[in-house]
Amino acid sequence: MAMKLQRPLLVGGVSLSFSLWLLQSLHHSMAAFGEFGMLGLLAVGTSFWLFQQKTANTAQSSTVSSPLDRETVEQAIAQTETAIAHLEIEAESYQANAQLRQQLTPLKAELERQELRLVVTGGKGVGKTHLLQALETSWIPSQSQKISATETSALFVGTDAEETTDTAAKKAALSSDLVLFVIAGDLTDTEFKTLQELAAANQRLVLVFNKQDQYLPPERATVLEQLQQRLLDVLGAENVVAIAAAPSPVKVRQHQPDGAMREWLEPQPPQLNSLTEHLSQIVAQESQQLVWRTTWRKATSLKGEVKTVLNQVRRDRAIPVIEQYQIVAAAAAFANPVPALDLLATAAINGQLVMDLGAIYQQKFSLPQAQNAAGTLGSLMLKLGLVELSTSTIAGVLKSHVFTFVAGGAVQGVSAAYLTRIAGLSLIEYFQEQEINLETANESPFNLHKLGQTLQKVFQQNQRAAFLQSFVKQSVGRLMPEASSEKIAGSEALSS
Ligand SMILES: Nc1nc2c(ncn2[C@@H]2O[C@H](COP(=O)(O)OP(=O)(O)OP(=O)(O)O)[C@@H](O)[C@H]2O)c(=O)[nH]1
Ligand SMILES: [Mg+2]
Repeated sequence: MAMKLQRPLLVGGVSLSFSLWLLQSLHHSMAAFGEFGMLGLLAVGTSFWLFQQKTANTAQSSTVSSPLDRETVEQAIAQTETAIAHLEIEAESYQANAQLRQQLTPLKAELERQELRLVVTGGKGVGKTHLLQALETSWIPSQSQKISATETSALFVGTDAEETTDTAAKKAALSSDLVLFVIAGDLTDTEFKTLQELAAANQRLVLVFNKQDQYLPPERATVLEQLQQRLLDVLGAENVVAIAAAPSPVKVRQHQPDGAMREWLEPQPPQLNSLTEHLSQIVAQESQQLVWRTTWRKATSLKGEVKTVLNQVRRDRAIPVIEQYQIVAAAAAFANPVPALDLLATAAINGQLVMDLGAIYQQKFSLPQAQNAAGTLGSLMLKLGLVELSTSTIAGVLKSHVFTFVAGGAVQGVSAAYLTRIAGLSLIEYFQEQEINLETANESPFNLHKLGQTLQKVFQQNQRAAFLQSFVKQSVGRLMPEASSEKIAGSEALSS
């Protein structure tokens, strides 16, 4: 290990210092210790930090969705429109722009739609078609509301080729107002997950437990109760109903006066009452709400699509900016080596970096706010022990894999660049998740807690041994071009 830890670690306490000491005595090459060691160490620091955090953000427990108002839907449409407008300006030549805008146009009209769209979905052979037919012949004509009903292709059919039909079926479900999810036996894990997925996407759902005639009456009640219990948090118990869309005919035997036995199969009518009563109630009370929800889902999913493209375009612009800062930071720390813990002062994690990246992501904030965010990133890097970990790992990589002789300041130079990169990538990631700016006043542009979480995620993604090695090589190549690519190439040949 190249560097000595001259000061006690600020956070992570005894256990982290102890692990580091263990590590030092175990091996002089941290690189050989690899990513698992790093992860372990990080875990110690991280859990300590997490422990300190108040358990905020635990609100999202139930997925039973709450009512939407028209204003929320209009806002979602407006945000989508803003996103598209940004894309049209920032990526003029992107070919799908026109097509995205085309999808936006019908959304406003969709808010006024009068007809309700109902979809029947579920696994193979659960009785979707029979249910649909039964509803079409009896229930739908009895409603004053205009209702259209369709069936998706069967879900969960398994083979790779059919995966796409599975997604298509889910998509069809999401673009309808009300989903009747049919099962014909125990609720499987896959079915449960799909229901959760749909509910999480704010889809109105009724679970229809079909083929009741196959159970004995006492069993029916137990199974239904269990289902309602299991789905309480996902759908609410009232949205789980039992039916028989096409009960099997019943065999009837009759003694004839002449002593002979006559036997025949008597067809049974569908038993749909529990479902149709519930549906009638939903239609009477929720029609407007259902149409709004569908519109909201469509707007939100379109916005997601646009944001993905926009984020990619912006990232392509942001990475070179971060690289500029890395070079500046590396050069400064290389020329003027500082102890590990003061490295952050040299790393280019400053308000200007935050401002520059924020500008690419169209985020509005003041320089003091940016400086504050930069300060938070810096102090979190210290608290989580990232500075020490990075420095020692980089020292290890430099020693064992790249050079036999390490120029003074190389460790600091590369570390400063690395920390700058981690900070920059964290900011990118953080900005990507922000709402696309509407012209609204933003009270607090930085959620520092979330910024911290993003930092950890990004650090974990970027401290793999392989990544660090190539990062070190690249940075050294920049810092000391004369220290030569030959040696790097040589060490590669040796280590491979
Ligand atoms: N016993 C009983 N059988 C039923 C019931 N409902 C449907 N079936 C039978 O289940 C089988 C499948 O019914 P369908 O309505 O075609 O099922 P589906 O879900 O549309 O099937 P796919 O479209 O092929 O996935 C048929 O043989 C029906 O007669 C029911 O309530 N009770
Ligand atoms: Mg069918």
